[in-house]
Amino acid sequence: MAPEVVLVTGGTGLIGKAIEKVAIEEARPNERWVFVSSKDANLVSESETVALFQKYRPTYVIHLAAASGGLFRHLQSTLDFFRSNMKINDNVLQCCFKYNVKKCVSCLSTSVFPADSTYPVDETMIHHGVPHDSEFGFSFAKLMVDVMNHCYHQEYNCNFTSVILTNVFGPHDNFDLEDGHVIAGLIDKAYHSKRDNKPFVIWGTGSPRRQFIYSLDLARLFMWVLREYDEISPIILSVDEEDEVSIKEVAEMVVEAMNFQGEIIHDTTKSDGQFRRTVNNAKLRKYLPDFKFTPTKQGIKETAEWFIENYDVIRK
Ligand code: GFB
Repeated sequence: MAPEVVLVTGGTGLIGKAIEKVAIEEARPNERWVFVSSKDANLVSESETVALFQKYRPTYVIHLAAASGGLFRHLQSTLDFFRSNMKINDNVLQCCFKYNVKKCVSCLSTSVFPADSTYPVDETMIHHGVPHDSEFGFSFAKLMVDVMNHCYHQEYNCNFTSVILTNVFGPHDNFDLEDGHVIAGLIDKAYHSKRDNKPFVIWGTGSPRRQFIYSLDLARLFMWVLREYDEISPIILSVDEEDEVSIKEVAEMVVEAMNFQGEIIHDTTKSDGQFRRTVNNAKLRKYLPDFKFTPTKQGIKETAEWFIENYDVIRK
């Protein structure tokens, strides 16, 4: 019998690499997991997306590919992120439909929630208002994934769903200072500050709060969503509310993990972005009450060790 292909778009990034690691242990005997990147197909292009689906004929799709970055990249590229993500998501979901994919799991982000909101937010609130202007284009494009999932279900009974992610970090992150997310950026800065005997600079005031999820925990949750989660509406995959930390606290964890002992300063000319986006993971907890998340401090330690070991080859 021909194997069932699980196609993972954006498969060589932070989340894809973590899923690859977990899938090696949890794949079923009749499955073939294929992790593709922009080198295999530019998903902004309809013809390249069709060619990719034609080649692999997937049974399942985990759709991670997105035009994205950290706060500072979003501030520069909001229109580009809107247009690229709209095209990518439309091409991928249309191909999932045409090639009879049994289930597609896409990613939303906590940045999709209304900027003007009460906290914590939950899955029922994603369409209740306008996202924060720091990630406006990206967030609106992501919201349309949920709209498309419901349309495909309503019209063709497709099983396309999505997960809402908070801030993800771990090995294989993008450690580029301008484009990357905060933990990767801070690890990179701590490394260079220590090496060059310079102050360690935290951008912004350090007071914004975030819920960070370690990529390997997220990968285990993705496997569960693919196998077990049976709703079209999204589910938040996040650590608990009490695990939310400030940027200053994560910076301290990075400093400890990197054994940096020099001066620490804040550059308050840099944006803080959204102050908080606290999510309620009650829906996830109802399904998986006993799921154990890696403590953020432990995850940062493992990521810092990975960064140091792989410094010469990391994605920059
Ligand atoms: O991960 P990040 O760039 O984005 O974190 P978001 C930004 C926060 O960290 C701001 C502070 O408060 C920054 O001022 N910060 C401090 C730094 N030092 C640094 C640094 O060296 N680099 C960076 N990047 N920030 C993300 C989105 O937003 O939220 C993702 O960019 C996704 O695409 C995710 O939507 C959920 O946390 O603001």
